[in-house]
Amino acid sequence: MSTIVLDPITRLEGHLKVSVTLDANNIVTAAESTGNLYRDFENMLVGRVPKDAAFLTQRICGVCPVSHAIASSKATEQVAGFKPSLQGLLLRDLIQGANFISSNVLHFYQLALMDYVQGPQVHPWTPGYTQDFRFNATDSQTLINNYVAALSIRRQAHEMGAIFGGKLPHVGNVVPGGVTAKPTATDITNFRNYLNTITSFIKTTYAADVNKLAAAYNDYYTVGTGYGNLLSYGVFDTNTSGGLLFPAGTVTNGTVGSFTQTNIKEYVGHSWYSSPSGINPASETTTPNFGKAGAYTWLKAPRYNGAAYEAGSLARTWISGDYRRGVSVMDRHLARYTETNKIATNMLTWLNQVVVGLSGAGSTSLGIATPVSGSGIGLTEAPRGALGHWLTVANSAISKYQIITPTCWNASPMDDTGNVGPIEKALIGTHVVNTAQPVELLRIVHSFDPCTGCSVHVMSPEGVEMSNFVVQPIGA
Ligand code: NFE
Repeated sequence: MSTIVLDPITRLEGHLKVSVTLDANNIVTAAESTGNLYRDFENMLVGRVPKDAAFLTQRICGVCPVSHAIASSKATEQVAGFKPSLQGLLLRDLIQGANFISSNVLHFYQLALMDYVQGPQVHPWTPGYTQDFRFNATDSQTLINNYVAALSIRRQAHEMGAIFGGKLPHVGNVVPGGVTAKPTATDITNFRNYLNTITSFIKTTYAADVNKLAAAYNDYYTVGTGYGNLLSYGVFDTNTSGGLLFPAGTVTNGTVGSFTQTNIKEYVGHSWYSSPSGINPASETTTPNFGKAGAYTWLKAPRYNGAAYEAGSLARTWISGDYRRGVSVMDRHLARYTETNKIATNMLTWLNQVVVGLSGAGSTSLGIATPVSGSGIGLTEAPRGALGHWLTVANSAISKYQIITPTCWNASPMDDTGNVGPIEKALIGTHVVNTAQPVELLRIVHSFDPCTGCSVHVMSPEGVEMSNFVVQPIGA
């Protein structure tokens, strides 16, 4: 028996540690995923004006801020009993679509691809593992060239989103009530030009590269399979055929089913919290307790009907029927490509419906009064999967706020009844060929595109992790 600890795992957002136990044949028999980050946004938001949460919660992360702004806006709108105009929803979908493209292209080229391609022996491609590279020199050079080209595509996706979002990564225009941008004909033309360039990259370069990867590493269709349970809250409101472009739903034992948010409960038996376990986020609280016996992470364990579910592109495309080949490392990459292509194609349809110069009830943003009391839930999807904000308002201020990010679903720890999280489950059973270079583990973790960059890494100034960290109230 031996152990491997990967800490920190690079090429993801935030700091994630993974520890695995191997048997005598180098098969993973147990895995622990640890989020070394504490996110206190839930408590920080209490007492603030509900509308501010759309701006503040975006700061949880620079990679998925648009989805946080939308989830928060939806929660506030639900408390106020308000629905944005079609033009507001179109702009939200266009900004969120731009963010999805940016994130998915970043993931494939900058975060995942270098697990399979040996880069030039210079920084930033060194140091790195040298195990199991299968592409010849010509293909490797093509992929490296496309890695560089993808940096420009990602920048252009950001610039495209900023046309209506105001700026990126953290947008200024997505608010409860809609989107405050007033589109001009020039905005629409500029957006279309970006979209054409980006769509062409997706349909040619990204399509060819992801298929090249799948052909060279087709054994990865059977690696990192995990539970096979998938969950999505649904996203993109302005699908012209009605309903969401990616509908809400679940996949359990291969069967697509409905989704009901009251079936969600969060468990903290193995997380550094002392707040009650097994509570739906609408009434849950968050009390940190670093060092709690038996706990090993800052992530809670969200569960649906008591079971662990995987969130992300594969969940969305499976439920929508766009991709149902299987659940594995390679399926996650292909599903991510499939949805990127679908989003870009639909964005052109949405853009063609944007109207210049509307006022009154058709405006992109309609002012809503600050709600006095009530509760609301904002469910959407971030690039990495299901994202929910649960809000309670009392005396015109936030009295309770809970957030479950997609990486909380995927990188969650063991729950109170002993079910491990989806990434942990996907690691178990893996054969590590060379324990000095456990590239299989990296490929599995990266296929989920985890992001734990949502809070504060508790480090001493010397860079040593603090083991006796105590959360101090401001001013203490
Ligand atoms: Ni920090 Fe995010 C996405 C959200 S992470 S990138 O996508 O919410 O779980």
